[in-house]
Amino acid sequence: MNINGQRLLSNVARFAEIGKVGEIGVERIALSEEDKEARDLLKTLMLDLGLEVHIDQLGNMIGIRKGRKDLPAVAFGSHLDTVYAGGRYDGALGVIAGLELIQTLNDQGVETDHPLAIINFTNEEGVRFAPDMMGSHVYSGQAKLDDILVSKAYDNPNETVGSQLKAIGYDGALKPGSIALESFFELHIEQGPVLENEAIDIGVVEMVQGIHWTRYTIEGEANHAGTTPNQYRKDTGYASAEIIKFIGDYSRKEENPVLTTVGSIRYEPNTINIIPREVSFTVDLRSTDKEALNKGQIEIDTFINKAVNESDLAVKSEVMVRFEPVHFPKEMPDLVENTAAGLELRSKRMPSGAGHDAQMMNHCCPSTMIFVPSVNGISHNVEEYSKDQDVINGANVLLNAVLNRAKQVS
Ligand code: HGY
Ligand code: MN
Ligand code: MN
Repeated sequence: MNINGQRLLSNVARFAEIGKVGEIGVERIALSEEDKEARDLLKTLMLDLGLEVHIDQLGNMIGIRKGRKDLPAVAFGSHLDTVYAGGRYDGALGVIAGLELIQTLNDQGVETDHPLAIINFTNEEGVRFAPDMMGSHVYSGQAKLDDILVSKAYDNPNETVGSQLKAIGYDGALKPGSIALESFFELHIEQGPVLENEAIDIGVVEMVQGIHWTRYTIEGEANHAGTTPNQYRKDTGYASAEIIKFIGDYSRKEENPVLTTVGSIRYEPNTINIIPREVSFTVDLRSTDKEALNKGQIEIDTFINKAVNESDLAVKSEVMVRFEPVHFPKEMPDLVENTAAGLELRSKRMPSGAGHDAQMMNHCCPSTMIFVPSVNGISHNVEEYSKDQDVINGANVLLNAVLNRAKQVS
């Protein structure tokens, strides 16, 4: 069975108008006005499809298509929020392809044994509130709702997840995770160069890397840039430069399976003629190997503490995320691989470098992912792009894998 490709592509374009940046970019930060607008459109389309729409207490949106039997739902979806200056496919493709899947079944009068559930998870990106994959993290029972509702915006401690959910009207009533799921599929762009470089149509995702996020604040002393000789300085700018170089070198040591990124940094008071009083920066570590990830964290923390002590400075660290690598159960990638073969699509088994809701959902039901190629491997960038045929291929694999799992009955 095939989806309606043109309808899928026109919905991708329709959602991309919400938070549009430049020609093809999108910026829809979690719990912002743009996120609300996209959620409102999704809700309308879910209702138009005859789905039972549920909003849970963390704003996760779940649309249920009844099955013939009272069984746990076969679920699929992703996230509508984006990073700053992001793209139109990251997350949105999984949700919009879910709508197309259901529209196709409605058009062809197909029923399934299991109910189907399409899900939009709250704050997958984690660029305004930690942690990332927030909605699926709570849905799968790995974090307490109350702890997450008080998570503060990085740039405005007066804004919490709870207050912003209320502000956009998505503080639902349903307890997160109360809809039982049989399995979860996430269609997503690869966000890397592998599939395009090897001319592969579909990535069969077997596992997702572990993620560590930490924010360090190095504390020193503001002083005059012109009157303070070096031996009198408590120079957080100089110390943090040494630390950030170590973190980058750590990942570039031969054979090191840990990727390190310092993606955000803030100087205070950030002024040309004042030695910075404090510097705060974030460190993102990724690895498919749990031991390597933990070892990297220890080596970086040890270096930071040593550098700070030697310069008579102080350091505070805030653990934002500690997610272990996740391996999907064999039967799920096997199903995706067989479905791709049945559609005569070339596929390749691979890990995911990026974090995803599926890595959280795997804690509550058998999950997996379907990747489609990213042009030039670009993502988290307004130039993010995937070819139409690749997008359509991915949606067809999603449709047929879900049908197989949900047992098509007519
Ligand atoms: O950080 C990640 O890997 C994902 O994009 N949230
Ligand atoms: Mn994503
Ligand atoms: Mn992303």
